[in-house]
Amino acid sequence: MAEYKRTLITTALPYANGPIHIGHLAGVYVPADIYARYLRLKGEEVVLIGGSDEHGVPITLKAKNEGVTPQDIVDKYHGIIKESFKKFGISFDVYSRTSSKIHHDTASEFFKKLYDTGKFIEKTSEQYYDEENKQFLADRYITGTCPKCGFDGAYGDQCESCGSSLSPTELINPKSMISGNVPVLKETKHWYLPLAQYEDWLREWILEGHKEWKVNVYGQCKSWIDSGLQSRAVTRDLNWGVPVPIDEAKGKVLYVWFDAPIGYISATKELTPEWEKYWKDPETRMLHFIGKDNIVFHCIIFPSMLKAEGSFILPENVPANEFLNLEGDKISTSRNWAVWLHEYLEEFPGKEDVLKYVLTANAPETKDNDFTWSDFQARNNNELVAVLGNYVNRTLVLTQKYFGGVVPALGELTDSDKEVLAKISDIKEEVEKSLDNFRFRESLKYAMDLARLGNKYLADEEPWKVIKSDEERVKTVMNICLQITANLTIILEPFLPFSMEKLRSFLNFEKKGWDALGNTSLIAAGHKVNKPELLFEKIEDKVIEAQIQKLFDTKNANDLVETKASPAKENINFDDFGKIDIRVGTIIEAEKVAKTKKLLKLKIDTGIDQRTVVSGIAEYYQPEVLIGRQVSILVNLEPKKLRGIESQGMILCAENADGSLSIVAPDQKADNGSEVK
Ligand code: B3M
Ligand code: ZN
Repeated sequence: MAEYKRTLITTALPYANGPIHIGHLAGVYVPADIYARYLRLKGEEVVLIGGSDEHGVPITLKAKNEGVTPQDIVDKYHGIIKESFKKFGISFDVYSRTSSKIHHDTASEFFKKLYDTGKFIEKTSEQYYDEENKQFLADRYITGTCPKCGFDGAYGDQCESCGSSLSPTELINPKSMISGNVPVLKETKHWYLPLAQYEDWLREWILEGHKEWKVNVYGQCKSWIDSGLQSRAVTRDLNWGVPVPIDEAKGKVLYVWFDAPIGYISATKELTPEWEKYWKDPETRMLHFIGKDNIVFHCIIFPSMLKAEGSFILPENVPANEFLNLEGDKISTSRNWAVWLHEYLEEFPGKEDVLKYVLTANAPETKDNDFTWSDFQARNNNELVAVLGNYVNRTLVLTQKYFGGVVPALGELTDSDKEVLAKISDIKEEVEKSLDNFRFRESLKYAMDLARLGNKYLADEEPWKVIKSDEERVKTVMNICLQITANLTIILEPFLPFSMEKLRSFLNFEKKGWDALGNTSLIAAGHKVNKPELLFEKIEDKVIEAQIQKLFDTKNANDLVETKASPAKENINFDDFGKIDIRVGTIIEAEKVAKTKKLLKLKIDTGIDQRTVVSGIAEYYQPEVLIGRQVSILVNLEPKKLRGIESQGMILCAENADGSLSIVAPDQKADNGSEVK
């Protein structure tokens, strides 16, 4: 769609069973906020929708453990989440919640319409039932031994030790988590969305119609659609959620993943009585900002629900991100391995933009990335302070010093002046192109290039020396420096809104629209600027060490098993090493090798050719998440047949002491075929 009238941006609704952490921020809320601010600055009509997802089994389990009601749990976390988003400056137009009446009504009506028009199929099946408590057990309420790895604490839907997805009847020695008793199988009826009926349409709509979606998103959709879609139950036997609005379904609720995306609609209703123009007008462009684990729900299931309902628009794009890790380890709410937003806001007051900056500069857009405190410090000190803050400060201080804060007039221009002025509009073009394509880390880099340009210009022109001999020349230089500074307040506004507000106050300058970016006479001669303060301040080692210590304490408390590395092998000479040919490649196809537990068949673009590799990583990676990921591949290993498939090379992995594997890949995007040495 080239033309649109307005944009509806939705952000994944976080579960209200814990606070927000940096992984949520980097994956969803920071990019969505940047994009919304960018569109607003362009004068476009946009709404940014958010809210808490307050249903689902984990919330009921947490309530049970703490001896409170599910409503108590969601009230507590919804409050913390909403408040921390607000302080952090995520510019939601509405932040709603799914336990609200408006949501219950909206979700009920949605279900009812699909039910009345025959869009569901009904099925009776046997499910585990706790006789003592007289209730059916959700998958998460059943625990037992994993049939795949033998782990004792596997859940009915998943084993957290080996990562396999399970169904409750596969568990060995199942136990009810409510009573501890052995559950019995009992018949129950549920309503299913027959996704297979939408397969052809989805294929057409996504695989043909949305080839522009990010490779990770498109690849996952393709793999889901190609492997055949199963019917999904949209109801559950549970007493927490939106009651199923039909008589025969007494005691049942809507499945959380059925009601949660409808939460976007309810939130829009809460925002405005004109909500229908956002959801039903084909000239509205809907975008879902989510993390990669939510792709199937937003690209396959929710669109099928919307299609079945018939009167709603579909998402135009779903710019899903990969995951952010923390100091090399997966972020985990239950293990408390996270940097929590509400704690950050308390411990780093006034530094909201620093976190936004770091999370954008290091955003997991194309692959999982790692947040480390030392990178946080380095980016603050070397980029925000040394480049941006320093530039702005020198410009304003020199303007005060030489011209009493009055913007001097532009004189005759040298070639280097002209070059600098021309670059300002080049940057505008570059940054727009990246923003329009949801490449936020690249767009931030371009925006910062403007500050780098200014710094270099100042260093080259040395006004502090020239002032002694040629005041006229310094007037021109400082005028240009001030124009760059004024342009910075526009280009960085979507990324660093608090700091740009400050900078505008230093410049005594009104907020300008995006269109003004690239204008080289934004600030008129004679305008008076204010005395500046520091825009950013250095973060000292001890502050960072304290944060690392805090994490370290968590790790100790989690009592992680200590592992011992195996001893180094015998030395080899350089020639031996030179025989090894390792390249960077990109996985373009991935599928399980039938009847094996461990093997994946991968097609890899090595830059030299496209080849097939069979790799023993199936227990650690789902094929669909691998598509589009870069790997290191040993390309001159002699081919070997595995299960009848010729494997032409080997993917390099790190093997942990417990035997688990993690792919070794370049830390930034590298060219396919580049040599690893
Ligand atoms: N609450 C899952 C999650 O937080 C879920 C998202 C709902 S979006 C409609 O990852
Ligand atoms: Zn297992």
